[in-house]
Amino acid sequence: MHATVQLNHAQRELTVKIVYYGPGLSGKTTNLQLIHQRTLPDVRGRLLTVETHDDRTLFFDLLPVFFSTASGFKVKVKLFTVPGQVIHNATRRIVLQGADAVAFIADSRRSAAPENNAYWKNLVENMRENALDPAQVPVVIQYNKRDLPDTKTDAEIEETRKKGKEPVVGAIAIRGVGVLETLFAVLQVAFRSIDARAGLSKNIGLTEKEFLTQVFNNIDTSGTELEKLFPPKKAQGSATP
Ligand SMILES: Nc1nc2c(ncn2[C@@H]2O[C@H](COP(=O)(O)OP(=O)(O)O)[C@@H](O)[C@H]2O)c(=O)[nH]1
Ligand SMILES: [Mg+2]
Repeated sequence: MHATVQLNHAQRELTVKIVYYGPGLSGKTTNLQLIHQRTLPDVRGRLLTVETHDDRTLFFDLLPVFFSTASGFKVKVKLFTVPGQVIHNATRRIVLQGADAVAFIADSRRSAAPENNAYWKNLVENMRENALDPAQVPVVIQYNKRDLPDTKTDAEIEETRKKGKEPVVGAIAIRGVGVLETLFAVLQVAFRSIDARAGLSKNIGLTEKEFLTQVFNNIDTSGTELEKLFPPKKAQGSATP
């Protein structure tokens, strides 16, 4: 089963929910913080962080981005992260409810492979617990921390990309490398999955191109691979005819 599409015709509203999942300290919060910083202030919501008792654990972060389609539909994109620590599994499961797509943030060091595998299994289990079919919920894999020693080589990551069906993105989240590219990939798979179920183009006149353009027109893409596709807005004050 899929998540129920959050398409509310009465309120003319569509909510797309993305969950950043993965082991503790893989860089999930860093990803969301960068996206938040790069989002234009007038369209971004507050980045909420709830700290749990063992204070090194972040509970979840939430970033709503709003826009209206040509047909007057309001579209919201919600980004969540889960706490990675083993004891917070119940929270991870709850946050995963209704996810339209998942960005799995892995630490690409060799030493982190067992952790990544354990959390991949945990993701699949928690999807099942939420009555989501793991084969139906799209996932994008980010190999983060590519700046550190002993990471998987590009060739090894390429191998993973070829073996699996999931899009794979390399990243150095602390430097902003690969973060917006991961967001693009996960929003794209989420859109396609929702569109297949709810016919977004047909029913609310929202195409994949419009969806992605609306989101990334509000995000500063400078210095990323998305810069050409979605040119950053020029600084204020330039003369316009
Ligand atoms: N060297 C390096 N450190 C990173 C990178 N991304 C995140 N970190 C650091 O890893 C630690 C954990 O990151 P955080 O985003 O809190 O991980 P989370 O537990 O998955 O939310 C922090 O100290 C980050 O600054 C990266 O690409 N390279
Ligand atoms: Mg975190």
